[in-house]
Amino acid sequence: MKNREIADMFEAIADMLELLGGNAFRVNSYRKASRVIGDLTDDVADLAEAGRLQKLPGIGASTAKKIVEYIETGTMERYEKLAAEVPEGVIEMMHVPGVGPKTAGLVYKEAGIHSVTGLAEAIEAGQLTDLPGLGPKKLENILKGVAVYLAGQERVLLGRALPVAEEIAEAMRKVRGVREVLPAGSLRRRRETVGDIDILVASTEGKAVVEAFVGLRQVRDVLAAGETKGSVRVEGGLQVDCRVVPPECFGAAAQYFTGSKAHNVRLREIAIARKLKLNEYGVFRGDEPVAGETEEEVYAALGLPWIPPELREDRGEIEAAQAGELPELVELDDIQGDLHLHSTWSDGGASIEQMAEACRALGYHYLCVTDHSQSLTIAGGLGPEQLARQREEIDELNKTLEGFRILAGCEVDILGDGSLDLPDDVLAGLDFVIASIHTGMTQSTDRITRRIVAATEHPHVHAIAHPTGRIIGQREPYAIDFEALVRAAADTGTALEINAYVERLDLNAVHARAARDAGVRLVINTDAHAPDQLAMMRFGVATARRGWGAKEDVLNALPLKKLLAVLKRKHA
Ligand code: DGT
Ligand code: CA
Ligand code: CA
Ligand code: ZN
Repeated sequence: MKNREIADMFEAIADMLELLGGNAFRVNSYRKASRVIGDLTDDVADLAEAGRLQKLPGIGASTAKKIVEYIETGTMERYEKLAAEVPEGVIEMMHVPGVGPKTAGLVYKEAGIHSVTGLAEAIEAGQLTDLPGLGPKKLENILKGVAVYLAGQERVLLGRALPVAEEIAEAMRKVRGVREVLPAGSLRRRRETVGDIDILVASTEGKAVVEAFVGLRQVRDVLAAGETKGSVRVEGGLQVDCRVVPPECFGAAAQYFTGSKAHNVRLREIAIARKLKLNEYGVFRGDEPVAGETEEEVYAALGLPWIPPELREDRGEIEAAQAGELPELVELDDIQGDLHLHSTWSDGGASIEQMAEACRALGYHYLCVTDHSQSLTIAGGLGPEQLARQREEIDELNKTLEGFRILAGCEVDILGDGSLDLPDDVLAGLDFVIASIHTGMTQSTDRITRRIVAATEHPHVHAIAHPTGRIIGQREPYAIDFEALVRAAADTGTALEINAYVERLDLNAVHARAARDAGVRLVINTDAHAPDQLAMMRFGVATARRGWGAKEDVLNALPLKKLLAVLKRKHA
């Protein structure tokens, strides 16, 4: 399908137009087109062939023409013309936090700067100070933004790395002589970003397996290929290492290469105290192997139960294991429904019915439609009357669904002063209300904390969505006092979301753990704007697990009846 390519191309056109100071309306219409095409589940080429492109929201005659042009010729003239005018590095600059299209256009046109690193160097050298609007504070901010941006560039999002790793693991399982395959490293621990992918293979035929690995169709560059280890780059620059170990060492190698380093150091200390030696080949007493084939026996040899990979960060898991107090972590199967998703009523790409069908296919028992509220006009936010009409549609749909329930909700904006974007009586009529911030994200700690705390204190707010606002590698969290938020959430019985969107994972693992330790309920949602995005739930669950979350900590692991009872309690 060419959907993604076309969506990216429209996004790039919007970026370039905006940078060149183009008409805001046009810029927005390209962005909308990009989102609509990107969220499509059908092949855009099929729609084009059927002449149905213009039936899509946000696709007019001229965008439809460009889509057809791309499908037929593989290029878009509009894009090519703009791309000839704006260097790629300038577009990249625009995505640095604190820069944006105006500043990127300015430093390019006035100072000839055309790369992110060039921008940082110019600021550090004390240049650019005479350009309009670039005061010392702004420049300092941009410098910080460059650091955030570059840090995000080096590591890859879990949501991008995991499918690549699984595809490669699947291919390796089919290679002759391969007994077992395990993606290890930070990926197995489900860190939110990974430096590289580590694939572990059990086989007695190291060299042949390494040759098969470096010959996979995903491989772009081969960095190394030896007797037992291969190292490659796949598309996008992501590095993948493959290690082949004999089957009798597989458990020890899995333990070692899953890490983390800090966890492994602690295990080695325990081994030494027991007069044992632990390494990637096994556990030994003198030269005598005591364990190695499975991870369970490696941990058992150290007097420990098997520890789930998500906990292996030396954050107390070893002490908990010794005390027999490891948490029973929540699992994807425990999730009963998704309580934060969008439909075509606001900025989603699918109808409520389509989202409900997709949720049912995932085995859920309920979902809650939480379209945006009225002040968020760019996202087509809903007012009281639209919500009432949406409720009618939901009631109708519920009549036809057996063993499944659609809840009526809203993602209500927390306004600049901490009040909510809909009147109390409207919120009171909804099954579930999740509040979030989309404006004034750069307010001071004091202001933004008071604003979010006020939302938790509101009798009709059940949860706070993406509570810290961070976007990995793109936007720092709000300056919020997180402890104060956790206290307020605990006091008021308000849940805090783990937003499963791969760029968000907000709360992150550390915050999620602090919240659950304080008795705050977590709610794991995808914020899906299209059916296929519902599958991101697994990344939210992984984050909850890294935050030591159990099934009991998670609001949407409750069966429908219990969920409704909990929600009513807050309303009362
Ligand atoms: P990453 O790739 O930066 O996201 O993080 P990891 O944890 O995947 O680290 P990586 O790829 O350098 O190594 C994979 C695992 O191998 C790591 O989690 C633990 C183990 N390991 C690597 N080097 C060492 C080491 O020097 N000492 C110990 N104890 N373990 C190591
Ligand atoms: Ca790694
Ligand atoms: Ca590695
Ligand atoms: Zn949302």
